[in-house]
Amino acid sequence: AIYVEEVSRTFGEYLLIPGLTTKQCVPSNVSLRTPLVKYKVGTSPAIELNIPFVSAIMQSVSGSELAIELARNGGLSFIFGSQPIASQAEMVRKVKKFKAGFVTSDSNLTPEHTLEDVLQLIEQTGHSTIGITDDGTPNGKLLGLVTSRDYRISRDSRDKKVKDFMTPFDKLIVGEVGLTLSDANQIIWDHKLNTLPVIDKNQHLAYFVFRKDYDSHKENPNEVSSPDKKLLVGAGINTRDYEERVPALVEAGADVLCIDSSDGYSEWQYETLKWIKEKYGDKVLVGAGNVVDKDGFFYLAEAGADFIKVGIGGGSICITREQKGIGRGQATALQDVAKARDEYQARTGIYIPICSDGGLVHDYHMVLALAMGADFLMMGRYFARFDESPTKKLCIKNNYVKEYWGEGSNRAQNWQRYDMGGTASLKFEEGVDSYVPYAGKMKDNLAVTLGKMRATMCSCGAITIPELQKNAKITMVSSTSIVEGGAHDVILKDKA
Ligand code: MZP
Repeated sequence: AIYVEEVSRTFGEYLLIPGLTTKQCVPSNVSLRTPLVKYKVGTSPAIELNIPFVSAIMQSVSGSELAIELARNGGLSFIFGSQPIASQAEMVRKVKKFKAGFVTSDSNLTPEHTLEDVLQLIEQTGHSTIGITDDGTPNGKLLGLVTSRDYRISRDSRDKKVKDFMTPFDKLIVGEVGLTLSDANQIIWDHKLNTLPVIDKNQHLAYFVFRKDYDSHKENPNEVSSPDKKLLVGAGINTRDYEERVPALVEAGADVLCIDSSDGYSEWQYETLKWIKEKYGDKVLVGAGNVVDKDGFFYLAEAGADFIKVGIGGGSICITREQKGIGRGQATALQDVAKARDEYQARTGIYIPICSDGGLVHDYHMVLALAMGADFLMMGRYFARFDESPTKKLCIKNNYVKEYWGEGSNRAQNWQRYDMGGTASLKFEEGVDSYVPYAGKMKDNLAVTLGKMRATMCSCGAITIPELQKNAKITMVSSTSIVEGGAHDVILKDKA
């Protein structure tokens, strides 16, 4: 056997030592822009993210709703591959189609107009109704309607009529007469509706209230989208059915693919990458992994991977280390692979981004991962907690939680991810089925996390990710100093 002398370490064993914070180092100056796919040094990558976050390739995380919201906030989702090809392609299509716009027969409205502009236009032109569709054309899916003041709906017919208009919604609540706008907005949030029709009989006023963040027609400065303005989305693939899955996902408009496997240092991944690159060249971008050392990185780099994912066994729902005894502490794995990436760049002039996947618990772990060389971060647990994840929200012992299960759990039955090739059908669980604390809207949580990350980067004297990677001072901490890092030797008021 070969003994690797270095101890396997994880993020919780490190801290960042502040660097000189210059006057320039203020959170508003921090850019979190980062490459997603490989590029020749001196040129720019085909895809960059505005925030260094991608969501895990998991049933309990990356459906189209989360993908839309994450892309709108500057990151990217990989739609899970542990489902039939047709349904995965449909989810990709749904993200690509998302671009709401107003439709009228003769107006000059464009997706850049706001709801107020529309209301004004209604007043001026006397239109009875203006529709909003997901692609701004009359053929798109109807998302909502704005109606004029003289549009009357009688009590008897209103439910049916409104339902006819609102068929795309599976849940519909018609606001009661006299409801205020803020009441209506509350109902919208409580019921996760996009819009709520409010009928005011006295004023013969029918209007539609939109979710507060339903400003998809307004520019979001962080949004990642392609030149035709569609949101970016990725999709997971496996090493079994790629000859059918890849063409279907490409056809559906996926911008980037990723081979999803718990152990990516395999001839199966090599073959899959070769097949894709021979068939499509660089028209199809594809990441690979996961690996935890230099050997794994070099192997997948030679095979043509556009980015490489790092991490085995560190995921919050993962029991691979217990079941198979394979893996490596995430921090040590990342440091080793980052060195390989830099060596590869020095030798070839090609920069292949690496992604730290799994095991990020605290927000400062994210900065540490970037400082240790990650270009972007893949997270499952973090995103599973939000409204936009595809799982059920439940109330357990007075606490709201959301379901979160691993791809290696019996529930997901994603055996391809743990496939060791051949025809053997030995299947054992490598993941658990769990709950995570419910955390509300993605947007609000991202604001807090990114705010903290920017502040930490300023303390390190870095306002870009490359600066952080170059200049961060990282120290290991003893187990006693970890205790010192939390509140200690005081009686916390809520426990007293
Ligand atoms: P985390 O963000 O919840 O800590 O980890 C998410 C990552 O765990 C995923 O991106 C994937 O690499 C990994 N994962 C997913 N399912 C399993 C499993 O069932 C798993 N073992 O380890």
